[in-house]
Formats: sequence, structure tokens, C-alpha cells
Amino acid sequence: RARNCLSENLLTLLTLLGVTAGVVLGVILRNSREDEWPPREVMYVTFVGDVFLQMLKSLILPLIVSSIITAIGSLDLTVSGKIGGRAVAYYLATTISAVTLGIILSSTIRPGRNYVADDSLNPRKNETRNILTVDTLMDLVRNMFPPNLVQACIQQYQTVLEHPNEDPSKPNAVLPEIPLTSWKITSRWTDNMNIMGLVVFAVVFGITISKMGNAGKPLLHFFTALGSAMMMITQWVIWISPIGVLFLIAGKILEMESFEQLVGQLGMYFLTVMLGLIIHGFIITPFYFTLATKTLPFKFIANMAEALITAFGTASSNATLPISMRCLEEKNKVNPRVSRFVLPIGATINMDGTALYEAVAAIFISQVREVPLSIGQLLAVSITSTAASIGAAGIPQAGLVTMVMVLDTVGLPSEDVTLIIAVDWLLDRFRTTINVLGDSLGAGIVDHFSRKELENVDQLAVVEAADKQ
Ligand code: DAS
Repeated sequence: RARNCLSENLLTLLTLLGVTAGVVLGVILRNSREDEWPPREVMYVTFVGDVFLQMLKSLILPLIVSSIITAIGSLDLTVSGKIGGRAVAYYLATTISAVTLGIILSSTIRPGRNYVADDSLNPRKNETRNILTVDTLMDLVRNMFPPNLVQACIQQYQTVLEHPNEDPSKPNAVLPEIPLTSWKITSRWTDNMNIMGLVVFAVVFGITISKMGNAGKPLLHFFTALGSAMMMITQWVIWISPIGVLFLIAGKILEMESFEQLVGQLGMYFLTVMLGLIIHGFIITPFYFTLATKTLPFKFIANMAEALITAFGTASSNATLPISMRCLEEKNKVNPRVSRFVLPIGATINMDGTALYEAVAAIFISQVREVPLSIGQLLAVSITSTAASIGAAGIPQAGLVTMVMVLDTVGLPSEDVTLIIAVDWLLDRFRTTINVLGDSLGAGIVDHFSRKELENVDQLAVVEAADKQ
């Protein structure tokens, strides 16, 4: 145990060193190439970071499917129903409180009041497209059941191999006309990973196995073994994370357009989002955690350090999932039946950081455009920010993509997203970190309330195994 504890802390220290070294390397390389941007080394630096990201992403599909199926399949439906219900209640409560905080902060700080928008942006004033039409919703539901799982698997691995990550923060990146029905599933910038479809399928499949009783046991054993294999591979990948994070951060610093814009006009916007994320992530949700579990959150959060750093480095909740799961189970001793059930769902639909960011960004843009928002429109912002965060996939800059929906709802031109694109690559990292922290604290709370039921289930499993022998 002592050796294990030492290696765990060593790993966290190495990853922290990785982030620091990444910043130093990025800044040195950037300054050494005053004349050219991006410096020619950027492709080598981003290549290493990209390979690490692809390693994590290649774990997502089998990990999510095996974790959810095993977690639900091994429980009777009343227990899994209760666990799921607690998780969704927590997700909704924290997302709504995040959006509310975002609206309060951006309405009081008013970060957009003295922003001079260059008129090159040809805003389509007050032209609203009714985007949440019935067929949009029908399409969204249709996409929840992938036409066939094999296709979804192939798609997932195709994108892992194709390195589709285009970086929208590059100046020439035009906002892809993403049909909003597929905001969840595919977009030019990100991987076409139909995670929502996989989660829904895995939940349905897990319920089926649970109903099948003994007949479903062979399937349950298969997916349990698959889940164990994925966690073992995760263990190996985790040891590469210090290097991966180093090159991911350095690559981003090299690619970044300009520090000036970061600090200048967008400074107040950046600070407003950061203030919201810090208050929500490190005060409000830990407060909920302490209220629920009657324990202080500091150790729990410290044990998630590995996952939070990886979330910052990868800007992807999904890619961080294997590491979040491992930190929860190995360090915070959360029951795997809970972590493997609620975490994949949380990573997909519970994104407090994104919800807060979308509310702040929409209000910032309305302030820049001097379009005062009525109470009704603020309510629309809160509802669409919540929906957009649920809709956003846990992949890089998904929140920027679903931002279009929030802007449209309040009659702001979707092109105005380009006002905030320059700093989005950095804010994405911070909001992803808060997303992962919120998911982890949620799993801790659900685990706390599900302890009794799960003890019975675990005891029953032990008795069954003894009977077999
Ligand atoms: N990058 C997303 C995530 O992985 C968050 C976002 O884009 O808003 O959580």
C-alpha cells in the first residue's frame, strides 16, 4: 500500500511538472521564433500531444460500453434506478446553479460594456432562427439510437485514426454550418463520436442483462472482463500522461494567436468566466458535497488531481474519463458500480463549466452588441445554456459549437461566436476541468447515498460466489 501510495503521488507530481514544463517549453519556443507564427516545431510538439490524446480516446468506446453495461447489468433495476435518479438530480441541480451564477456574474460585472467590436463582423441583427424545432428534437432522439453499433464503433475508430482535430481558434477557421440536430454527433472540428448514442444503448443493454437474470450472466462476465481489461490499459496510459500533457500544453501555447487579445479586450470576459468557474467548481459544488456526505471535500478533490490535470491538458471530459474513473475508484474508494455507471453519463450530460460559460458568453456578446436582454431572454439563456451543455459532447470545444444555439435563441447572430474564439482554447481547458470535477464530486455524493444498497448487493455477490464453490 505504501509503495502504491508513493507511486500515485509521484505520478501526480510528474504530471504537474509536465504542465509546468509544457508552459515553459511553449513560451521558450514561441519567443525563439519571433519572426514566424506558428513556429515550424509546432507540428512535432502537437504530434506528441495528439498521439496521447488519441490513446485516451481509443479507450473511450470500450470503456463506456463495458462500464455502463456491467454497472447496470449487475444491479437489480430498483437499485440502478435509484442510483441513476440520484445522479440525474445532482446533474440538474448543479447545472442550473452554474447557469444562474453565470448570469448573475455577467450581468453585474458587465464584461462587454467597453468592448469595441470591429465592424468586420457582419452581424445579422436580431435574426433568430427557430432552431429547436420539432424535427430538430426528433432528429436528436433518432441519433440517440445509432443505426448500428458496429457502425458507431467503426466511426469512433476511424476518427481516432484520422486525427480530425482541426483547431477552431485558428483565424481562418470559419464556423462550420453544423446542422444543429447533429451538434451532438458530428461536427467538422471534433470527432464524430456518437457518445450519447453509445450511452443510451449501453443503459438499455445493461437493463436487458439485468432482466435476463442467469441467462444474461455470460454477457455480464464478458463485459466485466472487458471493463477490467480497459482499466488495466488505462493504468499504462496514465503513466504517459505527464509527457502527453506537457506536449499538449506546449503545442497550444505555440499555436495561440495572440496574448494581447487574451489580456486586452477579452480580459474582462475571460476573468468573468474564470471567476464563475472557480466559485462554482471550488466553492458551490464542494459545498454540496460536504452538505451531502458530511465530509470535507479537500482530500477527495486532491485525489482527483490526475484527472483534473488531464482534463486541462486534453480539454475533453470523454478522453479524461478513464483517468477520472481510476482516481475515483483507487484513491477515493468510490464503488466501481457507481463510478462506472454515473461517470460516463456525467461526462456526457453534466457539464457545469460549459453551462456557466455559455451563459456568460451569450450575455457578454449581447453587451458588446448593445442588445439589452429582457428577463424573458435571460430565462431563455439559462434554459438553452443548460440544454446546450447537456447537448455538448465531452470533446474539445464542444461548448463553442453549441454556443450557436444559445445565441440564436436570444436573437444574436451566430457569427458573433468569433468575438470569443481567440480565448476559447484556454477557457475550454478550464471549463472541462470544472466539468470533470463536478462529475467526480457527483459520483462521490451518489456513492455516499447508495452505500447501503450496494453493501447488500456486494454481500449477495460474495454469498453467491461462495455457494458456487
Ligand atoms: N471540452 C468540453 C468537455 O470535454 C467542454 C466544452 O467544450 O465546453 O467537457
